[in-house]
Parts: sequence; structure tokens; C-alpha cells
Amino acid sequence: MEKLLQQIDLYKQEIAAFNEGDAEVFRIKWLGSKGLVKTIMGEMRNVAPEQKKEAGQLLNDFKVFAEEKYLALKASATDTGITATAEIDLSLPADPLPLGSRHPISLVRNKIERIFQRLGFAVAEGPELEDDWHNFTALNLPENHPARDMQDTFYISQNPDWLLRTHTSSVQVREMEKGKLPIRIICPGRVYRNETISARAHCFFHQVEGLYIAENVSFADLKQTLYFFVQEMFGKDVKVRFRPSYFPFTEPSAEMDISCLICGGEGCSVCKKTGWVEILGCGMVHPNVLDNCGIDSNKYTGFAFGMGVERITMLKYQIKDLRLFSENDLRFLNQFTGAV
Ligand code: 2NL
Repeated sequence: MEKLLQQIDLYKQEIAAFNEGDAEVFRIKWLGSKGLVKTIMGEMRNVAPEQKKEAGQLLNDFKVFAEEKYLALKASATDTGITATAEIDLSLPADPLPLGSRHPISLVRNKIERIFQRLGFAVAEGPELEDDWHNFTALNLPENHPARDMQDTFYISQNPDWLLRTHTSSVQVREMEKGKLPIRIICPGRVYRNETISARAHCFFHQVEGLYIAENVSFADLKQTLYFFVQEMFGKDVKVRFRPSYFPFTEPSAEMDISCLICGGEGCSVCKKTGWVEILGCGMVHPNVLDNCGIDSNKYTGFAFGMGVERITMLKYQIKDLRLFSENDLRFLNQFTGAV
């Protein structure tokens, strides 16, 4: 009994001195299944019967003492882990949050939208999955037109009438079919063409098409609208020229060039030494298209145009490879932080 009292005293001193260590280390040494508390409990066997009650009481107190120490160690570990307040400087600025930036295609599309909105154009949107009528037939594309070819257009295998739209003209057809005139809209959106991917071609790109239909709309309206647009987009010094062209949905049709922004018309690699770069196609809406969409082509006329957003963006920022737009390389994207 005497020896037991001494041993408990020694253990208590040791436990009281345990301040620096890990709570788990303490638990294993003292309270674990092979711990010292259990071992000393076993000493009960050697205690004389008349002293058992007293010894039991002492041992139990000792166990509670060890358990309380363990709980105290655990609590101080989960408290903060940091004891000295000077270790945290609350006046320091927080870690910066990476904010990201708009994609250059979005920046330029937004700018195009804002310019035309100032001229009274509304923005119209429609489905990317289209049917043959809205994408081709209503637009006066003959049955055997090469654009309808499987080689150029992505068809949906469940239904031969379905395809991924090849231009946003399909949205304009849907607007015309609603029958509310006049119409003054631009249609931005993603379009799909089956191309071999390279620096100059991809299987999708972004387009903005425009349509204005009312009474007495003329080619002069078309020219002045597009001239205003490029001046807002590229600066007041830009010059334009129109070259005759062909589209099945417009007659007459034209391609519009702007004076080269890189060399100012002197001739360089961007304009292939011509001083001009093509930026969009346009024309007067073909009467067949108006009739197909239920608009009286004897009463109404209109103009339409279409441009590739990638092309405008590449010209504006001198980007040489179309693939940069869809690779999501942050070294490229982080360069477009400001507004255009
Ligand atoms: C281009 C040329 C063009 C149109 C698109 C159009 C739409 C309707 C009726 C008539 Cl609903 N025309 N759109 C007209 C001429 C050219 O796009 O090079 N696009 C990237």
C-alpha cells in the first residue's frame, strides 16, 4: 500500500509536468489499453483486503486526474494552435482573389451590339440547332447548293432535317416570320461549319448578322449604317470600299473592305499589300427571302449583313492564330482586362 501511494505521487508529478507534448502521445502513454493508468490499476491485486476500499478510491482519483489532464491538453490544441497574438497581423491586406476577365470575343461582340443599339437595332437570339427551312430553304439556297453539303454542314443523325446552324440568318428568318414590321435587329451567336481546324479555320465561329426591313430602305442606308459602324469600331480615320459579290439571300450583294489598320493603306502582310482588308458581307435582302417569310416584297425592302466576330477581333488586336480563342490559355486571355 505504501509503495502504491508513492508510485501514484510520482506519476502525478510527471503528469502535472507534461505541458509541451501532443495530447495523443499523452493518451497512449497514460490512458491507452496498455497505458500506465491501466497497469497501476492492476496493483489492486497486491493490496491487502482491509485496504482495498481506500486503495480503490486513490486509484480512481488518479485516473480522473489523468483524464482531466488529457482533456485540457486536447482543448488547448484545438483552441487556435497559435498562442502569441503578435503572430497575426490583422492590418495586412487579404490574399488577392483572381478576378478573371472577359473573353476577347465577348468584348468585341458587346462592342458591336452597343454600336448598333445606338442606331436603334435590337438584339435577337435563336437556337443553335436548326431545321433545314430556317437555315437554308427560306434563305433562297437552292436544293443543290454546296453549303448544304454534308462536307460543310454538321447534320444531326437522328433527323436529316436538323443541323447546327451555319449562320445566324436563321434567327432573322424567325423574326421575319413573326410578321411585325419594321424590323431592325442584329443577331449575334455561335455558328458551325465543318472545316479542318487550322490557324484560319475552326469548326465553329461567332457571327453578328444584321437586318433592317421597312418601306423604302435603300442601298444608301446600308452603306451609311456600315460606315458608321466601322468608324465607331476602328476610329474616324477608317476608309471603306464596297466590292460586288454574290450571296443567294441578297441581291445585289457586296463585300465591304476597310483601309488596313496596320499600314494605313500603304500595303503590308495583313492586307497582303493591297491596303484593304475585307470585314463583312452585305446586300439588299432578296425578294424571294421576303416572300418566303411572309413579307410583301412589293411593299418592303431591306438590307442585311453578316460579319465574323473572330475576324474583327483578330484585326483589332492583331491576333494571328484563330486557335488562341478556344485554347483557354490564361497568358492569352489575361491580356484583355480593360474594356474596348
Ligand atoms: C458573311 C456574309 C451575310 C447576310 C449575311 C442575310 C440574312 C437574311 C437575309 C439576307 Cl435573313 N441576308 N444575311 C447577307 C449578306 C451577307 O454574311 O461573310 N458572313 C460572315
